[in-house]
Amino acid sequence: MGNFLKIVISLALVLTALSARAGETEIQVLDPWVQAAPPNVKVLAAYLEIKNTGAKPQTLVGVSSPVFDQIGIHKSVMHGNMAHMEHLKELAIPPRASVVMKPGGLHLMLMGGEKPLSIGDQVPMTLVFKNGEKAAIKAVVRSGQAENPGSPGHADHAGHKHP
Ligand SMILES: [Cu+2]
Repeated sequence: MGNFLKIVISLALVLTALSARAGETEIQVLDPWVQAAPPNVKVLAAYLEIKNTGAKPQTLVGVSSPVFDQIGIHKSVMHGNMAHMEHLKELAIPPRASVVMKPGGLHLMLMGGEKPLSIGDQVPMTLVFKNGEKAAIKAVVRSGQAENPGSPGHADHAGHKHP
């Protein structure tokens, strides 16, 4: 991950009304999307919302995709001015609650992509939960504003930094 940590991309959240359902379970995956990046960027970030409509807690334990070698569950945190990522082994979704992944916080890190993605492409992914449930989704590649991380004017966007 050393090299990945040196690459800092600023992300801007773009919301659309697009959403996808995970099926007739108590787990819904809403609005999955992948942050578009220049073709030389080897690691992409994906965002989505996981909604637990049931009375029991649910736990996301893994994510896979046929077009990426590996997908990690990550959390961006700021230590002073330094953006730092934590790798989460699993992610709990409390009963009747949602966990939202968005730029600057929780995200899925897509590593080892087969080919560069273009805006509008759909990335198939499978989310696996501790209870054995799986949610097959398609995350749409969307553009985001690329900001210059060195620009002082963007200092208050520090929460968007992503390795
Ligand atoms: Cu990450």
